[in-house]
Amino acid sequence: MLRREGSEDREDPEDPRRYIVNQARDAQVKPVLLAILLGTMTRNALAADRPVPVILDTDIGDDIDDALNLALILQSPELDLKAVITVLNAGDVRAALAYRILELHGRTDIPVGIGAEQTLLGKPSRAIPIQAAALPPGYTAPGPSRNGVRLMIDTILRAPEKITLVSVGPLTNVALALRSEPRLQEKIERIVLMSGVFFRAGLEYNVHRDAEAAAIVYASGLPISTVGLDVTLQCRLGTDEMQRLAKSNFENVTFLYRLIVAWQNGDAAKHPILHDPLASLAMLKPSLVNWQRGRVEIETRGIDGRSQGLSVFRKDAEGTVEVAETVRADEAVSLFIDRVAARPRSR
Ligand SMILES: [Ca+2]
Repeated sequence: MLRREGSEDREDPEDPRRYIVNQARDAQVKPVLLAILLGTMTRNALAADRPVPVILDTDIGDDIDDALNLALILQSPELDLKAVITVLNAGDVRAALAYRILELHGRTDIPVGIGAEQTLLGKPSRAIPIQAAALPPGYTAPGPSRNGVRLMIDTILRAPEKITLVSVGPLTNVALALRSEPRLQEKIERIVLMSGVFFRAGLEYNVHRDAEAAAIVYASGLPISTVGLDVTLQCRLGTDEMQRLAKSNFENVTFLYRLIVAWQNGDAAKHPILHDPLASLAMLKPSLVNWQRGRVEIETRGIDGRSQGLSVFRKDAEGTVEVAETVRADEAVSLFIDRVAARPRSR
């Protein structure tokens, strides 16, 4: 695998105070100046502690990782979830799954929207997500917005500050939103993606499923942080983490476990891989991954259709995209399970 050993642990880049102390020590700054610097850094750190406003764009219901990612975001005080938008077929079912998770975390104040039902070039699917079996009989989300792309646009435009868009499915909704509302360009802080595969050969579902949409988003010029399949594959729940979910008495956690069982479809040896949660985990703790800056190009045509959806990364210091090259997988899994296998956080 691509994991690189021994390149970390010397400094904690997330501890600004330690960083400035080391800088000051190296420069032999006098104590009084050091005190001023520490005071400034503390204020900056507090300012940075304000939760980051995010919108989640998700194909919840297919793989299990979307539901786990939604729970992780809800359980993370660093993030302030403003809306959840579903993408592609069976939007009603996806919205119901999202709403149930919001409900069990006490967050029905967060609006849910149903986004595009088909890809940009219209590759339809009528599949119903198997995880629907974990919902109470007849359960539906009360009054989801039927126009999730509109909800995405309005939420971003109305926000007093820039929004971070977390998209962990095919990029259809994001491409439609960017194409229809040019003002979004100024109002999006960053796009955070689970998307592509960059450091080994192959195709990744989210890009492959709607390659045209991915091409539009990657060419948007907006800052993008993406975790690719080659990195996310390393973050798998082990037996201990599965036991923590299975044995929990908290209703929010038992529902997640029921979703996992429905997704396993009889194969108990199948453990969730944290593809989508890693996109959020890397926001919570950027040092979990090693980023490479550059540009991403998407092959939309391919040769005989075979390379359609190929994601190609080129290193470039001026590029707008950062992609994860390596991950500290054990740490990522620990942070995830500590957040998700807990009672709903109080606000
Ligand atoms: Ca997904």
